[in-house]
Amino acid sequence: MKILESIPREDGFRMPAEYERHSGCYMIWPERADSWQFGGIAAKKEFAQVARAIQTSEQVTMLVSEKEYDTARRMLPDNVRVVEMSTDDAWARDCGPTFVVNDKGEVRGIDWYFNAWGGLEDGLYFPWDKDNKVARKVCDLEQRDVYNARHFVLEGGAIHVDGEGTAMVTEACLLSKGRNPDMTKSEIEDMLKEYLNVDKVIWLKNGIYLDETNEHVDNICAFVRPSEVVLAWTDDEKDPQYAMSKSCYDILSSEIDAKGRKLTIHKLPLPTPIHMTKKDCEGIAWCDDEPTREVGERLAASYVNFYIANTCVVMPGFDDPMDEKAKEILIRLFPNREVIQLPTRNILIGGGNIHCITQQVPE
Ligand code: KQY
Repeated sequence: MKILESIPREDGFRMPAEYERHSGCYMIWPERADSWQFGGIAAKKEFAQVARAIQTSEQVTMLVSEKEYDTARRMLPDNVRVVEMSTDDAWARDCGPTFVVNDKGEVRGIDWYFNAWGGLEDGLYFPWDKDNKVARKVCDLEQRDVYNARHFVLEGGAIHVDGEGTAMVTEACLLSKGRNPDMTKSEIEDMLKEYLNVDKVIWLKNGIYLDETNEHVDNICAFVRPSEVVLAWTDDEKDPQYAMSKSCYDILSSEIDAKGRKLTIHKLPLPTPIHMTKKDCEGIAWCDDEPTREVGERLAASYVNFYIANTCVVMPGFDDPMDEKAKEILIRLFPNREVIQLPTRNILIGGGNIHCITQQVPE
């Protein structure tokens, strides 16, 4: 594996959309006591179900600590590859590499600087050095050269692309003080254009209410095909989420993509708000002498946090009356893929969902 100091755009590489073909998917086994309640047992079961669903479609690799290797191996299907790797937590989307491809079908990785969603400003844990090495280690496993982009703080969940020249991000995240405070919005946009090889960046203002990643785009809005997006939505004007989703809707309605097309926006309803219970909180260790979750805290639940695999879409379920409606919408939007809905309340308690714990490798 070579570490490259050049820039993907100059080399003819671009980030493909998630709905383009994959050769595989990376995940990381959960065990961190201040993220996952009661030793992570419920989260492990949900992660295993996600891996089981995706492996019907593409090779899944689960990265796991030495301590958890036997448990993970026992809980996962035989054809999931289990590989020992040191990490700080379990968010493959965010600390894994962003892969780029060229017209000859070559694949390379990008290694952004990972600082646990905001470093010492408002990051979610310290240290994060093991997570920050994951992107390079995954590229090594994949035998792919990797672009050194460690001068720029970014996570995979903070970006979505349509594969045809358009990227989508949120200002709340990309312009947050804990990411790249010395760069202007236009410098950040140029950086995305150069590394993802896109011509247009759509800037939404917000993401999901109380999303601790500073409102990653992957929890609020996603491309389902070029010029079509799904947007997390509520009709309840008293819900703080209403103004946030409405602002996204207004921006998306007035934008055009890199190819000059208007966007079709599909509203994906949110589940009834989900809150932390006393029992949930009792199962979570404190981080740096502070509780990571409070009783009654609203969690950033959203059906948009799905993963598009080659032959299926794996989406969150919350045991909520809206589960069925959200699934029907995705079935309509992905007619050539099976839509698999899985229970994810325990992944949600960790602070994310299915998209956040997966990272695709393009074919
Ligand atoms: O991408 C994500 N949603 C990760 C959130 C991390 C939360 C750490 N507890």
